[in-house]
Amino acid sequence: HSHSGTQDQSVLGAIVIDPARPSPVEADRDYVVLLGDATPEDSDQVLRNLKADPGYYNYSKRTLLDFFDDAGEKGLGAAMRDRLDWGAMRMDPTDLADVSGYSFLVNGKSPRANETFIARKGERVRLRLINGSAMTIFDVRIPGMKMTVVAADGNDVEPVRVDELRMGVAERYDVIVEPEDDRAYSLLAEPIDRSGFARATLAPEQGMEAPVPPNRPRALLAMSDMGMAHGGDGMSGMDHGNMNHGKMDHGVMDHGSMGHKAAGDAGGGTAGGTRPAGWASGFPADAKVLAYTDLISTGMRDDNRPPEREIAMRLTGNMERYVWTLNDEKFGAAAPIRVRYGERVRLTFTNETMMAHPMHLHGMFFELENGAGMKRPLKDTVIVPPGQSVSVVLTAREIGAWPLHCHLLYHMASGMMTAFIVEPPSAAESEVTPDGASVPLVLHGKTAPNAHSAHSMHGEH
Ligand SMILES: [Cu+2]
Repeated sequence: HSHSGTQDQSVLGAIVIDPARPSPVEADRDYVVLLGDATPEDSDQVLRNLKADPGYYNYSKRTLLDFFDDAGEKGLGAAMRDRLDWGAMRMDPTDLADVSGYSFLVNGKSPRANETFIARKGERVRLRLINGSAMTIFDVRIPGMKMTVVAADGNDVEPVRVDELRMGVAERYDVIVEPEDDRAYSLLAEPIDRSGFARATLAPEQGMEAPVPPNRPRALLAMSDMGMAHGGDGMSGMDHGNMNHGKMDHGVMDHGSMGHKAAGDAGGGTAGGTRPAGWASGFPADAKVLAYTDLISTGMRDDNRPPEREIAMRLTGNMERYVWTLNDEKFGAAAPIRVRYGERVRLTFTNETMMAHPMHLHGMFFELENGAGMKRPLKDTVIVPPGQSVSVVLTAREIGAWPLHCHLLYHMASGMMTAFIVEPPSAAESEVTPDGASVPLVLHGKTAPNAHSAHSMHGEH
């Protein structure tokens, strides 16, 4: 897909690479399910609107009536405290998605056009789910049917049966489904702000339809999503002795009170709990939802050295000016990240904003530190939930300058991107790096990356 400016990501497709060896996963049918979002507005105009008023697309601002509903459920003190907290942070608890007015698509088709995949009773059907949207994190499910996840971001994982899964922009999951009846099933993908839905149908023949249940309630971000627990009940909790409201802003938050999880050892596990709860979860209590801790690679990682270096990457921004940054700097202003060929590094992403950011690295996979030991799953995109830290490790084996960015289009366009440069080994270094991989002697005629290459990265990847 295009990665230029704010060109909409409507010009895109899927590339499926068959494994050299027979796939461990057999399927009778194989379909690409490309989820997308489309806005009738010009994308540059969308960005101008957001710059002028970051709440421009937030049609669901909470009202006084919502407040009285909350007060009825939680008690007046709790409702008022929550309201005051949000006010002090100058944010809305409906800030789940910052652009709305989208239509949601499956393979370019609207819910009414109903993309239909033929699937008969007893068949094994592989769905290659791709979140190819510009700005939408989707919750995907097929009511009445379990999905067995067999690959994440194109890499095989041990099968895990789920009722639904949450997909950040650019994430891919392969799932196997097995219809138990010759009937139609709806495949539904709800954006996390529940502002619409994408829909397709699995059925034994074209023209069939299954019921489409109404959108489930949108969950609101809670203060606990930011690690700000309040003790006690009633108004006594309002003094906020532990919070520094003067600094509370999307761009400048009081880290001490945010309770970030520390990064663990390689394989020690920092990537979330048993389900993606907490941030706008919105799932039924009894649903099995895929969590990053469920992802266990089918293969052992071949490099299990501890990282030589930790690179801290704070996900930052100023919602009021609609500026999204990494370590408080916009793309172009920051020095690129430089690693040596063969160097083993940990990247720790710490989200200091109220939105989830799907962080994506070009050129190579990283290993998600999710507690899977030597079976750490390979991914190239990881959702970092609000107020949380997620860490990945990698051995730098792809020489060149690679984009590392949030894959929400308008976050990337407003600056949430940096260059990740893998330096070629110097002449003095061994031809073979410590991890045993050999160094390519000819780099396809390319010269070594320099400071300027950060601005002319591999756009084709
Ligand atoms: Cu982002």
